[in-house]
Amino acid sequence: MAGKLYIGNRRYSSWSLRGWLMVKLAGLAVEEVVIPMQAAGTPAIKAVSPNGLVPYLEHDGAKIWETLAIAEYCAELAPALWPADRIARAHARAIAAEMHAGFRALRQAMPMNLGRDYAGLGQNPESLADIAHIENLFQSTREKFGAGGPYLFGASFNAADAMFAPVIARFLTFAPPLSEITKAYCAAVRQHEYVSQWYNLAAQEPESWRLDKYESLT
Ligand SMILES: N[C@@H](CCC(=O)N[C@@H](CS)C(=O)NCC(=O)O)C(=O)O
Repeated sequence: MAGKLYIGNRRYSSWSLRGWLMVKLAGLAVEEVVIPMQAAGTPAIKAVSPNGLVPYLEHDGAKIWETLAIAEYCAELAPALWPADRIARAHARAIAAEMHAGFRALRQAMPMNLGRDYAGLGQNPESLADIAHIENLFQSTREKFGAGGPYLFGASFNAADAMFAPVIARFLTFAPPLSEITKAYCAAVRQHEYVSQWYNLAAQEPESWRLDKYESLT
């Protein structure tokens, strides 16, 4: 093993899912260290990670925190994480950066929980506005760059798809109204082998790791 990837509960930790997907897509051989999160912040995460957050990657002497930095590190080692074409690559980076910086209303109203059915919950004007914007991004990206496959940039699931994978997980859990284009993209992402693997591992986590704040949404 050339390092360690620290992540939080697979059931809840959306940023960990993104970082883990980047590492898997790049094929890095690292030990995965899962730290169960606590409701009011997790001392064990603060003890290891420079920004007190997961994902945090240590690889071959490099220490990388912040998901987008992990994506860029992985893409240096495996350039196919971004599209080969300059214009497509610029677009992929722009939407990935937008995901990293934004959609706070959606993230707050619909926290990731891979084990629950919260259909119909979490809809408010702000979260629905975020969803509308994300659906526009999906549609315009697929129209411009998605020919030849089911993902945002076509046949290969790349770093942009990885950045949006937890949004797909939220859509599946909270079932907001979505276009047919978004639904088809959601199905493709959910079926991706790494995303399926993550869901399966999440289902095996002990019940004692569950947090009321994510399990008692009404
Ligand atoms: N901006 C950070 C966000 C990471 C983040 O917020 N991670 C959450 C888990 S999803 C975390 O570590 N929370 C601290 C805790 O639970 O103690 C990134 O891009 O990696």
